[in-house]
Amino acid sequence: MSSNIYLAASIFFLMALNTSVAGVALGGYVCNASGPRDATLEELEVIANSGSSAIVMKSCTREPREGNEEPRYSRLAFGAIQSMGLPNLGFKAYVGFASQLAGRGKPVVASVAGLSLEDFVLMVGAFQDSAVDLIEVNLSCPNLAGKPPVAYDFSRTAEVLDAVCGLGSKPVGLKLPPYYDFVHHDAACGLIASHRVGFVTCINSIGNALAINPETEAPVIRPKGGFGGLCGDYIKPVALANVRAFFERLAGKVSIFGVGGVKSGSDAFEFLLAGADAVQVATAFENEGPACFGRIASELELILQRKGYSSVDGVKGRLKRV
Ligand code: RRO
Repeated sequence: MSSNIYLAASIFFLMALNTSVAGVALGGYVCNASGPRDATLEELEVIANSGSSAIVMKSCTREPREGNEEPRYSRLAFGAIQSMGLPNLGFKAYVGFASQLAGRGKPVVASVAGLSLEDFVLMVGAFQDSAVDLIEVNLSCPNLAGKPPVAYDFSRTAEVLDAVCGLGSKPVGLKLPPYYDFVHHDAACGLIASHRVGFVTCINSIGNALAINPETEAPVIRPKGGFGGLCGDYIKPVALANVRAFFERLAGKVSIFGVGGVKSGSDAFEFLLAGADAVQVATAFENEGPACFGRIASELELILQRKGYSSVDGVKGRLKRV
């Protein structure tokens, strides 16, 4: 292929992955997820310089936190189990990082995990006045003993939405836990449709899994007696189901980040068929480092090319019937 044709083909396929979330343009379909390797400025700089199409920051709290006791992360055959317990530098650090990361050609996404309603209001308000482009409200951390995920309680979810959705003009989204029944998808979508929610992120890890090492006869992580969030390949079908359930109820009104077991272009393509506007990568980033973003995006481009699709928009949500 001559260099001009190669350049044209490259530009064509790079543009094929352009997308947007809640009206904010992303130059690619694949970005990092709030979670691994995104708590410090050094780590966020690595993401800024990678193929990730956005810079998603670690979920933050009002005050800095060390997180749960170690061991709190363990790789498994098909993913990982973790109970990190929200180790982060406190929201003021991330408001500052946003100014330093803005203007790098990709959106900056804050993730807030309040330990109370007041915390959510304080932090969403602060990020509304910051340089971030999107604000993800994490209602689904499974790893805080005595604090079940807010999103499993629809009246508490309504309280948070009432309090945070009108605080400014930047799009606010919800990071949601896996739901397992259409009744719960209906309830969540009813609340989302009646508030100014720009996007949902489906799904957080599957909470309170247990992995046991038969040699040590003990759980593989220490916090909460070994109960922790299940990640990676194990959770992809549940994540796809949740993306699809939210797409069926909210398409055209609310954007969707798909997350859960994306480690190849084929995985990303499945999320695209289910209706995700973009995918986030957590466990593969933890395992492989920042090269995963460009690799997954290139693999997705090749799949689109082979199937004759010129953009993600031509495929989004077009899951066929059997
Ligand atoms: O830090 C964590 O333990 C954690 C968070 Br905030 C989350 O949202 N999901 C998860 O699996 N772990």
